[in-house]
Amino acid sequence: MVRFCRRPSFSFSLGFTLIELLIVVAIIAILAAIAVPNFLEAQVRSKVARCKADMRSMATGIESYCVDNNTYPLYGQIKPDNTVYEPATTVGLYDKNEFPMYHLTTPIAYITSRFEDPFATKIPGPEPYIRYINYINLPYHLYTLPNPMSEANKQDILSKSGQWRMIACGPDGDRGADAKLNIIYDPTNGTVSDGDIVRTQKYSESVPRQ
Ligand SMILES: [Ca+2]
Ligand SMILES: [Ca+2]
Repeated sequence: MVRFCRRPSFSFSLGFTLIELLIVVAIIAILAAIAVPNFLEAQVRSKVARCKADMRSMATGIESYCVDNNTYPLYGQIKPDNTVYEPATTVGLYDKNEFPMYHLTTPIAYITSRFEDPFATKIPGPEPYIRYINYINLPYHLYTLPNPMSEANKQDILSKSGQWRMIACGPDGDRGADAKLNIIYDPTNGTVSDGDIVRTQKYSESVPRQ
């Protein structure tokens, strides 16, 4: 009688060794280190794209308003005590508190809504910061309101920018001072840029120093 002895020549182990686990954890950590910054960059890129598209829509709306009304729309303002003026009654500090007026949406909808600045992080407070994309009517800002700027500066701004200007924060969530220091958003800076997103009647992507 022949007897077969069924002895396995090798065995399988269904568990992981500590080394294997550490390798897997390390790989996941490396992948996360690559993916997270890319994800943040993608978020910034999509917000910038949305902001520029909204500014484009606003520019079209503003020009259409001018065709119908023979003047560019004025702009509103929120004061440090949170009172809102439409139109603005003073020249605001750092362009943080000026916004398009409701005339752009009613009674005729030149734009569907007053677009929010996708990067604005501050809320109204001691230093008010309205969430709409900043918009000013430059002749009103420079000449109708008391504005201490020199005549040469005013003329320079009008000749470079045209009749209106919009500013959005960019990734640092802060706007106005950046644009005035000529810090304009540059896509190559991605998530770390201080730069503002600026559109004027004459420049759709950036603006010379003002
Ligand atoms: Ca800044
Ligand atoms: Ca900025």
